[in-house]
Amino acid sequence: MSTMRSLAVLAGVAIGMLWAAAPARADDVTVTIDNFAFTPQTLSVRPGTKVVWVNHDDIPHSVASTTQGLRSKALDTDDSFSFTFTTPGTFNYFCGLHPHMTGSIVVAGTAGGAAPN
Ligand SMILES: [Cu+2]
Repeated sequence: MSTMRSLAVLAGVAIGMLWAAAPARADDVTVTIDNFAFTPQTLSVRPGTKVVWVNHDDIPHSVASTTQGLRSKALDTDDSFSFTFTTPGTFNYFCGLHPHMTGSIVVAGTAGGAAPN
């Protein structure tokens, strides 16, 4: 019986280690694209946050801006694009196919600190 118990404990430890080794993706933030709009239109994040845009519309959209690296290809339905914001500032972007669609990412605070309001 004690052998079974030891195995169970070992299994639990192994699962715990696997869990800890998995990359922490809890900080990813999603911007959805739907009905010709980015939601949320303005998003506040901490430096180091990965923002993921997902197109839920049934026509292609893209993410474009003057910020280096912040430019996607045309995203078909359910396609996604991600960008990690490392420096504080306000990053405005738009849809390269429909420039009237705009949004902005406000990067403020310190990595790992409380989310700014
Ligand atoms: Cu668009």
